[in-house]
Formats: sequence, structure tokens, C-alpha cells
Amino acid sequence: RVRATGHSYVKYNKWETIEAWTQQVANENPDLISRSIIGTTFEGRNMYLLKVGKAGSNKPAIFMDCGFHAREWISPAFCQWFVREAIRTYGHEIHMTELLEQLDFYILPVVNIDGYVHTWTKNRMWRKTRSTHPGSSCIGTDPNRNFDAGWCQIGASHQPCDDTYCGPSAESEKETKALADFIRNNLSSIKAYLTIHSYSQMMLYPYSYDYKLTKDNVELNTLAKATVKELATLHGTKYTYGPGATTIYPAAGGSDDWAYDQGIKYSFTFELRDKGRYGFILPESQIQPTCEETMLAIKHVAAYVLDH
Ligand code: ING
Ligand code: ZN
Repeated sequence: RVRATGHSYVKYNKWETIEAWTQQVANENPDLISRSIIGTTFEGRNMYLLKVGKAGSNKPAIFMDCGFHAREWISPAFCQWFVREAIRTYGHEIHMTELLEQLDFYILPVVNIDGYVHTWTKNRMWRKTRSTHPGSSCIGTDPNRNFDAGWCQIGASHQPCDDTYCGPSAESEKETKALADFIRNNLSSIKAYLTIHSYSQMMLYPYSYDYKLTKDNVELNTLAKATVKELATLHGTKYTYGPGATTIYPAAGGSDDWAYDQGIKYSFTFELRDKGRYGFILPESQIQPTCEETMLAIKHVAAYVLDH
């Protein structure tokens, strides 16, 4: 059925469509989904957060965000897909039913909304936020260099014109501050932090800001290995995995490193399809297979977190 909003799970949706969709899924599924606003963006847009799970007391939670980087369109598409699968399979599929009864998922469908809008209207390859900087005509900060985790010490730039500009200070962006504030305020319940990017087909865990290994390296490595194996069962899509610094590149100020250092042990960055053939311009025909295989990975991590 085609909705009035024009929303589709197998197409890339513009922000206004995603915004209307957040209201619709919350309104239509009140016993499974509630919507809140955790902040506003630089340009004044509401940052919607969906809480997905059956009501219960003292439930552990998993936080997942999409759309840090504006041009990585498959990422918001996946957050939307995840919510649909939760609604569609709750009460019908034992694993999802168990997950939603035992824990809550906090889903932030688009972190960098202003940037996402910019990729739809002006520049498809935009990455950063859309904040301005006194003394520079260049725009935007890299939200994944803006967290207080070795801030700007490696793999990031102090130049506002660069794509990896770390910002004038950690959490200088309204979007990263809102996300970090929410996590700080819910640290007692949040057991896992998952952030969805593209592209490269990787499952990364801390650290990226340093070559040091976390004290949980063996466990995170084992979990990542099992997760990418599960992901590959559907379409044979191969993921590499490991600490960010040595698996993709050293980069400070990332949200997964920050969340880990806040005490959230299960902190992962996913880099979805592909490996560069289409890159950020992943065809819409790949939304469904990408999201289906990624569902297996996220459900695997969630089931593990529930057990540990
Ligand atoms: N990759 C990530 C980036 O922000 C990353 C890689 C992960 C960096 C975790 C730092 C921490 O550069 C993409 N594609 O954005
Ligand atoms: Zn990214």
C-alpha cells in the first residue's frame, strides 16, 4: 500500500518523509513504539528518537543510531528497516519477540539531519553537519570526530574546510551533544551502542583514537567474528572486523570509542555495503538485501548482549 507520505522501505526517503514516518509508526504501534525528541539540529530540526520494545520495568537497552554522515544513505534506510522488522515480526518470530520483551531499542534514525537534507537538495556527497564557524566561510563539522574520545589527536583535522574537521571543541555540535546527553542520562540501562555507517563492509570496535586494545578485546573480537559469520549466511556478504585503528584507519573523536569509555562494553561501528563499486551511491535495489543481512547481525549482537 502506498502511503500518503510516499514512504518506502525499499527506497531512500527524504527527511520530511522520514519525519512523518516516525510519527506514523509510533501512532500505529503504541504498545511497541514511543517517540521523543532529544534535541534540535543546528538548522532547527527536531531529532526524533524511537524507543522500541514492550513495556516493562528496569529493562536493559540497546542504543542504535543511523545517519551520522549525510551521504551514507543506506544507514538511515537500515534504521527504518529495523523498526519495520520489529513491528512486523513481534509476536510471530520467537527471537524478535524475545528481544523486544527483554530489552528496549533506542533508535535514532538520522543523527545529522541537516547534512542529510543537504545531500538531497544541494550536494549528494556532503558528509558533515551544517554548522557555521566564525572566521571561516567553510561549513560543517564531522560528527564522528566530535566526541570526547582522544578528541582531534589523530585522523582528524582542525581546519573547518576539511571533511574530517573535529569542530572547535568536543560536542560542539548540537547533534552530537544531544546524542551524548541522552546516553549519559541513560547509562544505567544502555548495554550496547551500535552506530551504522557505510561503506566498507566492516564491523569495528574500539579503539580508533589509539592503537591500544581495550580490556575487552578478546570478547569483542569473538563476538564480531560470530556476528559477521551470521551476516554472511544470507547472501555471502563478507565483512572484515577488528579494532577501528588497525582495521579501517586511526581516527579520534568517534562515537563508539566515546561510548565504550563511558562504560558501554558492547560498542560497535558497522560499515554497511558495499566495498566501493557504488560506495555511498548504493543502488536502491541493494537496500533490501543489505538490510536483511544487517538484521541478522544486529539480532545476533542483541541476543548476545541479553545473555551477558
Ligand atoms: N567511517 C568511519 C569514520 O567516521 C570510524 C570510521 C569508525 C572512525 C569509528 C572513527 C571511529 O570515518 C565512515 N565511513 O564514516
Ligand atoms: Zn560514516
